[in-house]
This record gives sequence, C-alpha cells and structure tokens, in this order.
Amino acid sequence: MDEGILRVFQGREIEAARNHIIGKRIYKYDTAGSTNDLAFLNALKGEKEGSVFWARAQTKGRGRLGRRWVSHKDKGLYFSVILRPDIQLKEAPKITLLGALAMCQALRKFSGQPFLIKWPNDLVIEDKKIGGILTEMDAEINKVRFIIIGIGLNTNLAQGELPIKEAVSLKILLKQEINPEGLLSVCLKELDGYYYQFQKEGFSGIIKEIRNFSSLWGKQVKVNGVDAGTAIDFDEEGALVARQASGVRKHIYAGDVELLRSGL
Ligand code: BT5
Repeated sequence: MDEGILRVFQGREIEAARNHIIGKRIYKYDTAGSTNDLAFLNALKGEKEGSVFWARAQTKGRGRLGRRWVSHKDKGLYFSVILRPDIQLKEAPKITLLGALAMCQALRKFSGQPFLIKWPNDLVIEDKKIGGILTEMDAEINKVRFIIIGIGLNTNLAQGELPIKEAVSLKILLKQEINPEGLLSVCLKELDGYYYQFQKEGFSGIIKEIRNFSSLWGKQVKVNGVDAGTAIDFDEEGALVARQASGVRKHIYAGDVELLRSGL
C-alpha cells in the first residue's frame, strides 16, 4: 500500500530546476509498493514526461522477470521517471542503456569511484552490484507510448544488510552516511543530460560513451544460461556483441549475463 505523498518538489530543492526535462516535478513518498507502478499509473493518467516518483522504502520493489529488489527504508535510493520518447518498440532497450550510462556517471561524480555497467541493466564496482535499472513501458503495436525507467541504488546498507554476497553500497565504499537528496540531484542531472542528447542527436554518441564503461570486455559470458563467447562490443542498437571460439560474432539483444570466470 502506498502511504501517500510526503512532499512534492518543484525541482528547485533538488537542484533539478535547470534540467531540460527530468526532475522538474518530484513526488516523494514515504513507502510505495513499487515506484515503477506509481509512475506507470500516473503516466496513464497523463502525468508529464520527466516527472519523478521517489520513495524512502518499497514493499514490492522488483527487478526484471518479477525478481525482488530489496528496498529497506532509507537504505537505498528508489525512484522512477516517466519518459515519452518518440521511438519504436524495438528501440526501448536503448533507454535502459542510456539510464545505465547516466547512473554510472552519476555514481562516479558523486563518489569518485570507478563504477561500471554490466550490460544490460546492472551497475557494478569490482563485480559487486550497487544498483539496477528496470525499464517498463506502455506501447501500441510498434510505437512506445511511454517508458518508465526505475532505478535502485544502494546507499546506506551496512555490510550485514546486503541482500546478496556480490552486492555493495555507497556507505560501505565511502565509509559515511549518504544523503539521498544529494545523490538524487546528481542522478537526475545526468539522466536529463543524456536524455536531452538522445532527443537531439540520437543514440550513436551515447553508445560510444557506454563502450568505455562496460564491465564485460574480454570476459567469457553466458547469456540466459548459454555460453555466448567473449564479450567484445556493443552495436549501434545497444546489443551486446560476443565473439565465439569459431570467430563468429553474435549480437545479443536481451538477457541475463553470467560471467564464466568471475563472481557475478
Ligand atoms: C534489477 O533487476 O537490477 C533492477 C532493479 C530495479 C529496482 C528499482 S527501485 C525503483 C524502481 N521500482 C521498482 O520496483 N524497481 C525499480 P535484476 O537485474 O532482475 O536484478 C534483481 C536481482 O538483484 C535479485 O534477484 C537479487 O539477486 C539482486 N538484488 C536484489 N536487491 C538488491 C539490492 N538492493 N542490491 C543488490 N542486489 C540486489
């Protein structure tokens, strides 16, 4: 059950007033089921592009394929943004990657630590997961009506509170309590900047930049349980390119990546 809105920010307090699109309006909740559901329902009712739904805790925080996202109160940043890009359905994965790049940069700027993207939707440091992205959408046959990009970042979890062994939080890395508003403002600024770039110039500059922040290069990967080869690149659509032992290059459009010779 959602407990109702705690506060509506009009951008200024979170330093998002000067953003182009994202974060001009921020709805802050105490407890939500899932911020993605809040954003989705409000998008259906006509809420504007760029509005943000942020909760201190989620009772039904989720990852992909119905997996759980552990969302204890004030231990993570949990927010979802409504986007209304003029794109086809098949382009939607680009938005997940754009979000991953924005969050990777936001975490780097906020903390000075070398975060990377584990394609397609994880944020990692030394193969430990600090955050994840869940993109959901409403679409017609071929056309996206709106996309909800949901972001979860571990801020203040202590070592003993981590949901899985291969996870980490900013507090553990930086050895200090994290101010969620400060982090949210950096996240919205980065997301806004990359989304604006996407609207103006398309995806190619973004995919070039993402190539510099992949945790997978040179690693043997399994995708959805099947050996895919060595991860070597992203293509212009944001698919992962893996080289198989035979030399054949395989383009992988979606899936769960496991590393064959590493922790995650
Ligand atoms: C994700 O899914 O990584 C996407 C997570 C998105 C969460 C945000 S929070 C705001 C918005 N509202 C929502 O309801 N969701 C979004 P996936 O790749 O499927 O990873 C899920 C897996 O990550 C789980 O099965 C666990 O193994 C692990 N996990 C769960 N909670 C975690 C946490 N807090 N930190 C690190 N790993 C976690």
